[in-house]
Amino acid sequence: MDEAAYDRLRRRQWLAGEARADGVDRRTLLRLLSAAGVVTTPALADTALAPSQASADGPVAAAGAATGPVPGIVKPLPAEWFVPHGTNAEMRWDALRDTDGGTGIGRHIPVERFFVRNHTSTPLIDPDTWRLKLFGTGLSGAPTADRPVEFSLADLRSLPAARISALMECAGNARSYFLTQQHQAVPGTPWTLGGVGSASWRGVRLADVLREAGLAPGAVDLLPTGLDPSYVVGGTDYGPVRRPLPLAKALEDVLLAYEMNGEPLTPDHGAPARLVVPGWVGIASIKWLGSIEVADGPLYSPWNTDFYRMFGPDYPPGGGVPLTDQVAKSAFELAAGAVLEAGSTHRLHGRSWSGAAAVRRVEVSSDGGRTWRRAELRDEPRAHNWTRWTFDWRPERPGPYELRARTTDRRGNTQPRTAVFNREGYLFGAVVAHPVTVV
Ligand SMILES: Nc1nc2c(c(=O)[nH]1)N[C@H]1C(S)=C(S)[C@@H](COP(=O)(O)O)O[C@H]1N2
Ligand SMILES: [Mo]
Repeated sequence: MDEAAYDRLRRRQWLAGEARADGVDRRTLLRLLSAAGVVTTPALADTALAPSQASADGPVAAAGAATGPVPGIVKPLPAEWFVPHGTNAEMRWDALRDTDGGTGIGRHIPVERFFVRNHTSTPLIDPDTWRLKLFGTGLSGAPTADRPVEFSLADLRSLPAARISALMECAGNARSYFLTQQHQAVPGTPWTLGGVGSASWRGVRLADVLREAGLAPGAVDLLPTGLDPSYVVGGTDYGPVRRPLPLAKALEDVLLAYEMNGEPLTPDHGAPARLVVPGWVGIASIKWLGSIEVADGPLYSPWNTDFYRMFGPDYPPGGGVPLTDQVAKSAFELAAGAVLEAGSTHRLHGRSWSGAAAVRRVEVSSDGGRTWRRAELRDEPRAHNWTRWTFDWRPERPGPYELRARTTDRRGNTQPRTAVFNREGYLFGAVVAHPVTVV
């Protein structure tokens, strides 16, 4: 069965009430949520968290990094590189380029500048005692959770290594523009465009790990689970962050990564090992991977039933299918409100990307989207990554301007003028107006 057909099947099962989110059916879940007085978007309500420690004396310890601008993130978050949002840190696009417009950051974002999206807080995991545990009806012999197939980090490193260059992007990236451009209020982290980064990831193909563990012919769904503290919001404990992944995608191109940009993963980005699911919403790329259930039937968790799906007037009554591909986006490596001189030529830098395919072209407008001119592509466009571009702009008259960049990918997806509203503000892919002042 292909992935789309499988997703449709899961949706039908869900709507028929067969699907259960860990023993809680949808109606009960909605009742619990409304009783708690919160909107049904707990994944996005970054405040009111009550993180509990996953394990007191296992291989996992609390980061305890409550000193910086974002509690629970271990690495330093200098204000010139990051904007803090609740438990998350957004990358500043203007930090990718020196103020003189000189040397920029390469295609990959250095680890110390990479955005962080944590539901709770970064756990510190001992790589020597850590084990990845696989179990479930989709493995031969159907090992149970108490007697799983285990891999140490050394076991994983002894399997053939693979490397991919891929984006990591939050489904909520650019969410704030629903409000600022479309006057549609949505809850959750108000990212501008910095909930995305590109890195070189090295590890082992998930397909190889599954084969090694003994994949059974009837396997259809995986449930990768993180070792971070349980996600608790509005009085409901949703358990550890975990989101089902269809086997078809797992076998296609998913990496179980232990390195990022040539170095072992750092705590904030999932050490000792995480998934990297190319092209898909970031939530699929589970960090601090502890276990993977492999099942011969569909699997559910709140992260594919209520969070990271589309709800709203333009979506089916029960919500859209669980989110997969990211939409196309473009960003300028320039501060919002940057001041530029009239009568001289400015080389503007930016990047464009799409989850569905490589970038085909990028166009820039400085007149409110009436006329567009091609930007010059500076990278060979590749799937699952962004393409850097430049655009020479010579504004003659002083005054306020809005710059716009839009991309079209190789499947013909073009960034629209407006994004279709959804209640949680996922996948904002419309063209973003970037204000600058010419003096
Ligand atoms: N275990 C776990 N995995 C997780 C998350 C999390 O909170 N816990 N956040 C997810 C989300 S929503 C995103 S966008 C990416 C962010 O990866 P990064 O923090 O390395 O940039 O990790 C994903 N994996
Ligand atoms: Mo995310």
